[in-house]
Amino acid sequence: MTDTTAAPASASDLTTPALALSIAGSEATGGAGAQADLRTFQELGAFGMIALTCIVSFDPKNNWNHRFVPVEASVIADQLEAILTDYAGVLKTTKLGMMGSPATIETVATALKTQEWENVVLDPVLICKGQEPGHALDTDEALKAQLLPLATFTTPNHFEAEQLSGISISSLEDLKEAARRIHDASGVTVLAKGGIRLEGPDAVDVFYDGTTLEVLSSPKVGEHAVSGAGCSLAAAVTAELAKGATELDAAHRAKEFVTAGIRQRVAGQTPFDVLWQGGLRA
Ligand code: PXL
Repeated sequence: MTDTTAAPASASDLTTPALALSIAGSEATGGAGAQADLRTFQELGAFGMIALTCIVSFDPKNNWNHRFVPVEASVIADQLEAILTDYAGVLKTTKLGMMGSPATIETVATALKTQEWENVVLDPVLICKGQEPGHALDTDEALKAQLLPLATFTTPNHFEAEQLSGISISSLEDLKEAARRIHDASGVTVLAKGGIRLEGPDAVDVFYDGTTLEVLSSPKVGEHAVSGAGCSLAAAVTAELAKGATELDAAHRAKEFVTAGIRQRVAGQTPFDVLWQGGLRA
């Protein structure tokens, strides 16, 4: 007789993959949010977990507008309790995506403070592709006050970098200044994304950690923003950090991952294409 009972292996028996938690929303069509994060983690060899903050369902009858439902605060707290207890002492890296409300931010901040983290990558999601700026500004202040101080790394896009730095950005020099200001005010490493918003043939991002200021540049792929690029960039940084990369190496690898994913983008009926995380395999 063979013994089919699988005793749980003790941690010392196993080689544990890099662990990465994403605290993010679901975007049902799979382009952005938790779905993009999990695919990115998997693609880059990290074991991914999700604590879901909200559910976004685009409305095809209303110009693909966002229908947004928050997950109840107690349910967010339950998910985080399960995850942080299960991997107590070994889970050191997390990514924060769409929060959607000050109440969610409060719940997430409280849970994050219950343990030590090596990497907290904050994607300061204020608006999504296709949304009007201003839609989600009520979470702006809570995000700055409660999550930015817990972060170690942040990945603002053009609009978010303007919001966080307080300056308007129309050139690479502006983007550098915004990255410096965000870092100086928060102590956080910044990867500020110019994307397609800055003129010129290249998509430029600015990395600044207080010492090193580096411009990451790659030729623009098309002229339209692609959904899931921001989520995937931050998730790729998170996976690389979880695997032990330096912040600058993580930023470079994430940029490469996203550029390849944009080249291999997926088109559906929405007015924007979405990034495919398998791009580097092509
Ligand atoms: O791309 C930002 C984003 C993040 N998270 C969720 C989203 C979106 C944009 O649609 O729906 C859940």
